[in-house]
Amino acid sequence: MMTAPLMMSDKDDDESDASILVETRPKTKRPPLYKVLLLNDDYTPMEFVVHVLERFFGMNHAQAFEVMLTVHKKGVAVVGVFSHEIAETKVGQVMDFARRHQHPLQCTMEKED
Ligand code: TYC
Repeated sequence: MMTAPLMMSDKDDDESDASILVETRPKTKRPPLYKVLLLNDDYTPMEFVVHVLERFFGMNHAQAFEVMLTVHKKGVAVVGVFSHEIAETKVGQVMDFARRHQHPLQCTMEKED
C-alpha cells in the first residue's frame, strides 16, 4: 500500500519564526500632548475671555482673570495641555462660542515637543 508523504511546511520552525521581533520590555509609548493657545486681539471683551477660561478650561475666577491678563499683555498663552482629541474639542468649543457671540477671539493648538 502506498501513502503520500506528509508535508506540513517547506521551512522548519526556526526558519519561519526568523522575522518575529522578541520585545525585551512592553511598549509603553505615551500619546503626544497638545498645547491649547489663546490669542490676544483688540476687540474681545476681557470679561468674555475670563468666562471662556472658566467655562471650558475649569479655571476659577482669579486664575481665569490672571491668564486673560497674560494673554492681553503678552499676546498669547497656553491655557491647557491635552490629548489631540480633547485639544481639538476645546479649540472647537472656544471658536464656536466666540463666533456665536461675534467676538474675534482665536484659539489654536500645537503639538508639545
Ligand atoms: N485685548 C482685549 C481687550 O483689551 C482682551 C483680550 C484678552 C482679548 C485675551 C483676547 O485672548 C484675549 N479687550
